[in-house]
Amino acid sequence: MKITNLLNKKLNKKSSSKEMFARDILKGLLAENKNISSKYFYDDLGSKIFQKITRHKDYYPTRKEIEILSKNIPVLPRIINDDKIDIIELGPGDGSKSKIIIESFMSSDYKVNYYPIDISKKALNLISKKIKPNNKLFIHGINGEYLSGLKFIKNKSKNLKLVLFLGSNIGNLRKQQSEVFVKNIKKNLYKGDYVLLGFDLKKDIKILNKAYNDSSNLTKKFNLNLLKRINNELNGDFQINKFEHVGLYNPKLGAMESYIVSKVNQRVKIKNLSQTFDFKVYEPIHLEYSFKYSIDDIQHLCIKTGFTSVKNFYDSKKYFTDVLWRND
Ligand code: AVI
Repeated sequence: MKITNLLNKKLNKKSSSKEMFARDILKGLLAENKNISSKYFYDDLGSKIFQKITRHKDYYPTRKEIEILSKNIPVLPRIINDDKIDIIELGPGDGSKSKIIIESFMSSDYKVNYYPIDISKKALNLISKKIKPNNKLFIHGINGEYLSGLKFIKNKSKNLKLVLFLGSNIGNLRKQQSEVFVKNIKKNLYKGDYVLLGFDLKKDIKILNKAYNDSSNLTKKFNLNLLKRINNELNGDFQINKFEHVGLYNPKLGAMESYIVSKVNQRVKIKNLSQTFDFKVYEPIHLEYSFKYSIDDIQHLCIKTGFTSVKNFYDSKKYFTDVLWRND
């Protein structure tokens, strides 16, 4: 698989991302309401734990989305109705979902150019193991930010495009951010191109709470791994067992929220930040929003961002939806 590196080569990438991590942790832990961005979940161990979460029986989104893709996606090549396509995936994960989509286009005799875009080169290497090129399929990985990757592909190819942003990754953005993000996707497309977006739907709160508090404590491990990451990369002395994972649904926001809560009054030192941080007993650190959408919320986003809704695909329980929008 060909890989293009769009990350700024002049900067030493490792050190610059490490500096950004340090800056963000300092800012987040000094804030009145302590917080750490969920984008920092995904170091090597965090990504491995996340893969396990996606296969856990309590975490339904991945299973439901795979059901949707397996059952419904064969109609996609007919709706799009062309004979070649650029499939661009923002954050391809382990490639199992893209594989279903690519295969359905190939079996409808399309010539497919598949462009997975990821900030992590490791993620792209994973894809190259899972999806192999052939005479109908060309694969070109883009190592970089989603929007600069999209821009690069727009300038390179005039083929019809289908952008995949699956797995309810959009749910980890606040509503305002998601609107800006989708508008930016649109800016990097031509008229007539498509997006397929995965949204987790609003549902019984018990099901949501179970998915983010799984019975094997994987989500707990996933969240607390952030403290381990700070210990490893920034020389911190967090005692992990003195913190607790809390995942709960906020009905007013329509989002699952996750927190790490201090079990005791304690002081933590982070050497590389030359700073100590005091935690009161029961004090939370906010980590993640995972917004759940109603069909109306999705339609509203579609209208706000200027796309035309083509079709919504659902699983049998209507837990999740993948929506197809066109850039008219
Ligand atoms: C990556 N993202 C869509 C997941 C979610 O459901 O919000 C991350 C996750 N957090 C806890 N479990 C899974």
